[in-house]
Amino acid sequence: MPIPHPIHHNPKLDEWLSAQGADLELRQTVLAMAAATAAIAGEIRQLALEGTAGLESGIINVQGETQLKLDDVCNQLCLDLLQQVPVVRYLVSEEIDHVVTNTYAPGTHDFAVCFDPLDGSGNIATNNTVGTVFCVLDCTGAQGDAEQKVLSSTRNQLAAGYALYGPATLLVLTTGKRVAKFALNEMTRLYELVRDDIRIAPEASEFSINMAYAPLWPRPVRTYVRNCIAGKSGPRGKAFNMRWAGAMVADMHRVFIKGGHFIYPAMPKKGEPDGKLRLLYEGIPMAMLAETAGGAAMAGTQRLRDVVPTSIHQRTPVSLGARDEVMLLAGSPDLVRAA
Ligand code: P6P
Repeated sequence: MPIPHPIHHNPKLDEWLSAQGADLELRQTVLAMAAATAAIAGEIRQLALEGTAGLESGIINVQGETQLKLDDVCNQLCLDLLQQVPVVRYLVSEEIDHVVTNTYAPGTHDFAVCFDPLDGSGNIATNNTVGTVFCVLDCTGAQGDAEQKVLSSTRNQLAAGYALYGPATLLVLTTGKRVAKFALNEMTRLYELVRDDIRIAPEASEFSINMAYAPLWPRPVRTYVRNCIAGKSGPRGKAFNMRWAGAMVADMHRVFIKGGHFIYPAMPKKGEPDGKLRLLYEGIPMAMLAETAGGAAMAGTQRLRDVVPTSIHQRTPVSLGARDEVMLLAGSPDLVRAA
C-alpha cells in the first residue's frame, strides 16, 4: 500500500478536482503542483525585494539559455513538492537535461509531471509577467526506460495547467472536461475558484506572434499575418490587433480570457526547424487546455497532441486558440495557394 500522503491543503481546488472526477492520486499530484506555484509566487516577490530576482545563476541550462537564480529556485520548489507524491514517478523539467525518477514510496500508478518552472523568465528583470506550465501524464504500464515511458505517454494526459504570476497569481487548470480559473488568496495562500468554464470563441480578431521574425516565417504564416494586417479592406474583411508579451503563459492567458490566436512557427531560417517552444511542457499542456476550452492546437498541419516526441526537450511549432483561425493557418488550400 502506498504511504498515505497528506494532500496539500487547498479545499476549494480539491473540491473542484473531485467534482471533475479526479481520483485521489490525481488530486494529490495537482495539489502538489498548485502548492509549488503558490510558493513560486512568494519567491518571485521575495527575490524582487532582495533585488536578486534577475540575478543569473552562472549556469547555461540544457536549452542553451542563461539560467537565472530564480529559475533554479522555482525548479527546486517543483521537484521538492512533486517528489513527495507517491504516484509521481517521473519528472521532466525544462531546467534538467534528463528525466528525474522519483524513488519515493511507489504509488499504485506511475505518473509523469512535465513542467516549465518559470516560463518567460526573461521578463523577470523588467518585472513583467511570467508563469509555470505543467501537464500530468499517466505512464502506468508503459515500457522501456524512464525517457521511453514518458515519451510514449504524451497522449495520456490526465491534467494540464499553468500559473500566471502577474498583478494577481492565477491558476488555470483542466482535467479534460472543463477549464477553470483560480486566484491565489494572498492572505491564506490558497487558490479560490473564480471561473469554472472558460471557453475560447472560434473566431478572433487578435493574433499573437513575434513580428521581428517576419522575414523568417514560412510562407503560410507570412500570408496569414499579412492578410490579418490588411484589415477591413483586405482578404479578412476585418481589423486585427496584435499582442506579444514574451511569455507564452501571458499571451495564452489572454487567448483564454479574450480570445485570439497564438503562433510560434517553425523557423528553419532562424535555426529553429521545429520552432522554439518545447512540446512536453509548453505545447501539449496548452494544447489540452485550448482544446478543452473549445479551441484548437496545431503543430504545422498536424494536431499538436498527436505529435509523437523522440526526446523530452523536443521543440514544436505551435498555433493555438480560436479554432477558425488555427485551422485557417493550418493550411486551407486557398490560403496555402495564396502563400
Ligand atoms: P521570443 C520564453 O522564453 C518563451 O519560451 C515563451 O514563453 C515565449 O512565448 C517565447 O519564448 C518568446 O520567444 O523569440 O519572442 O523571445
